[in-house]
Amino acid sequence: MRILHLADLHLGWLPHSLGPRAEERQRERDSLLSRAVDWVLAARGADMVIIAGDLFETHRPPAALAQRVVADLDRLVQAGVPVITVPGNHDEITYHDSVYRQYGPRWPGVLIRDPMPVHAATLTIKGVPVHIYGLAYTGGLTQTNPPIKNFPRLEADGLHIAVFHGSLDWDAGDRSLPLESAALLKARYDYVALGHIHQHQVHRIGNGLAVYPGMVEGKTFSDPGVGYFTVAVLGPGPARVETVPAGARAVRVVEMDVTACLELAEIEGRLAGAADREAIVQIRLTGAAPERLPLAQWQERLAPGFYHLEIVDDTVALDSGVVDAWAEEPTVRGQFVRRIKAALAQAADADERRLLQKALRYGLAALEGQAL
Ligand SMILES: [Mn+2]
Repeated sequence: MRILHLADLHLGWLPHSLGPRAEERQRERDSLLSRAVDWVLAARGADMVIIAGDLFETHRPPAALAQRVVADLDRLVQAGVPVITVPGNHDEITYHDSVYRQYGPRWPGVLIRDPMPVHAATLTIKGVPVHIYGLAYTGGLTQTNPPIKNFPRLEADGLHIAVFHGSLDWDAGDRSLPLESAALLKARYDYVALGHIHQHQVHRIGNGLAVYPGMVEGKTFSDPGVGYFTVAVLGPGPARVETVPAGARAVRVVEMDVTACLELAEIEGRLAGAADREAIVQIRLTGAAPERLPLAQWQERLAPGFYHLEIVDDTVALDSGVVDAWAEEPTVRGQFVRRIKAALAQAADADERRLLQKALRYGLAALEGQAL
């Protein structure tokens, strides 16, 4: 049995920092669920779909978006693919105007709305009974302190699957559900479908697995997404997890040490070498720079080579005025600069001077505490 396990899609999120491309990227991100449903139906990629919270960025998404999501989930249900949905903490059910209260029983498939863990449904998939458990985190009603110790579990044949949006063995301290693996162990679930943490994580709990699929389409450079769908494969034998490329847009941070570059043109050449028209890229320049970097100019010239480019300057400034001032210091740095300057004054040729200039940059960057 194959289960497409989704969580943290955060549909409706607007990527403000992308400027002119913000709305285009928002539409693209928001189409992820449609693409997932297309894949399930076309490739028969899964026998069931689980959404473990934060399907939406907020509890009150735009009506058109909510309608499209409901229509997509309906396509699965109509095709005989069961859908299980658990609200998260971004799209919290707590509020009266929460999208999940608005749709209520009209939500396609099984929508878990209970604030404390319940046995929500038993489905038959490929002739196997599948018992579904879960809860919908509800402020003031869901027990968080101390964390829930007793989770339901039927004494019945078949697969036992729990769905939670929360923090496994980690007190996030925020508005979220703490989950203890020791308590989950007692319930002997075959698979615990989790959401909340945006990285892909697979934990073994007894004979079962507890899995965070991760956010598929990234948001920001610190929340870049995993780029793939997570499919749980359950059946005879131990549970396992497969990942399937989701055609997500790459969001990545590239660190570039420019210490060896003695001229600006060399740095610009390196920046151009990182071009990728499909990717959202942040390039962090580190090390020692030969002079003040013309970031705005580079940004304008190089941006067309990327879907979106952001250049961040984390370099240590190294113009001759600064170096001369440092040479006067009664410090280790001053001693280092004095020695290099003395060597420069006696250098035999241009090659040696170049080498000493590089040594000066590497040394000063190291003394500034930058890893090289
Ligand atoms: Mn989330």
